[in-house]
Amino acid sequence: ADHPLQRPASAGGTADAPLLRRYRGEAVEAAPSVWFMRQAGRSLPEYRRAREGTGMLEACRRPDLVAEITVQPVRRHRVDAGIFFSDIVVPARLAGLDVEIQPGRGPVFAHPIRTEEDVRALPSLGDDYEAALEPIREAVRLTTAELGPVPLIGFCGAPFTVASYMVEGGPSRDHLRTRALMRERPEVWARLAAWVAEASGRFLRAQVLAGASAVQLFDSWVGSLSEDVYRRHVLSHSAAVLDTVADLPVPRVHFGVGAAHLLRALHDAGATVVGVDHRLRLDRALDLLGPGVPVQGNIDPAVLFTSEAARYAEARAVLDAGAGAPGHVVNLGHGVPPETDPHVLTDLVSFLHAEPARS
Ligand code: 1CP
Repeated sequence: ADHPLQRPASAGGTADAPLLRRYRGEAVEAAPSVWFMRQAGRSLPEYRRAREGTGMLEACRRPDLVAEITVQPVRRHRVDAGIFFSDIVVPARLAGLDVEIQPGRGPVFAHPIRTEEDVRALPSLGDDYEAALEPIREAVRLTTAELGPVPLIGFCGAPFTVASYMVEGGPSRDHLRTRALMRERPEVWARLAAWVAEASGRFLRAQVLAGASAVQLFDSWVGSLSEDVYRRHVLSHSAAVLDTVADLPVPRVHFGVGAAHLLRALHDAGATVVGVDHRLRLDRALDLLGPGVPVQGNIDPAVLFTSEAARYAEARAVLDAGAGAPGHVVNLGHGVPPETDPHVLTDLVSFLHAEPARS
């Protein structure tokens, strides 16, 4: 659908941002670069006001609201990037599946996808899907216009994490039905994962062509898989998603929770940057990854609820542990908890911006 010579709208304007240079592994003298997963959302009173009376997935289809909510944490905290306000189940919703996001719980699918018939009945991703992506493109255009020189990170969910919501029907702890499906009916699993990869990949590419300067693939629940199972049943589908933007000049971050045993595999799926959670020190992650891989992470979200002294000690330790990377972008080890005091985040950004560059 898109012309081969088409280029991401913002690639020219933000390409020299220190955050993007760090993602590319270039040596940078500027202050450390930082953004927070889930920086938009319930920790911000201005978010709660903007969202009042609008359902989560409805909000995701309103470009003006998406742009406003994406820019809010950049305005308030002075973080070095915006993360596009959306959700990992938005592609499924745009494709026509009956999914809602229940407040305080998360995504819930009215009809869980568990059998071969369920998978065969998934909606086709034709022209209707392409048209349904238009509010996403429009939201990215509005957002990048407001962000100016600040890069926008586009994102989508990885096939395993998204499919786990579809198979389980909602949030789950062990993703047992999903993991059972891939072992017992590998061909049914593969067909489901391929559908998710196509829907998510086209959602991701739409964001980049409309102006996002980097992408992050969230495989939040991948830590429940062994490396062997990941490589056999999941890696190729995540690779297909990352491949949808591999011809465009944007860094590709790949993040999983509890995925210390999978770091190399996440890189092998076609990432150019690996996101690390707070369970693994960054210098260890760099050893596991081998030379040359920029990293992102990994301040323990728990320090958002400690004394300032403990919080800043953790921030310094994370900067020091990442010093050996070709590029390091600071983030939390997982998302901002909704009960976080937003002033703590603003102060943490100021603290980090006053530190000397390590990498
Ligand atoms: O600032 C941002 O990061 C906002 C954009 C964003 C992103 C990147 C949202 C908005 N969701 C996501 C990704 C997402 N969604 C992930 C991957 C990141 C992660 O691990 O945190 C996952 C697993 C989801 C699924 C999801 N959506 C959950 C988790 C449920 C569970 O299994 O524990 C929840 C609670 C949601 C709803 C949601 N998505 C986003 C927001 C702000 C909210 C809360 C909605 C509300 O206001 O009630």
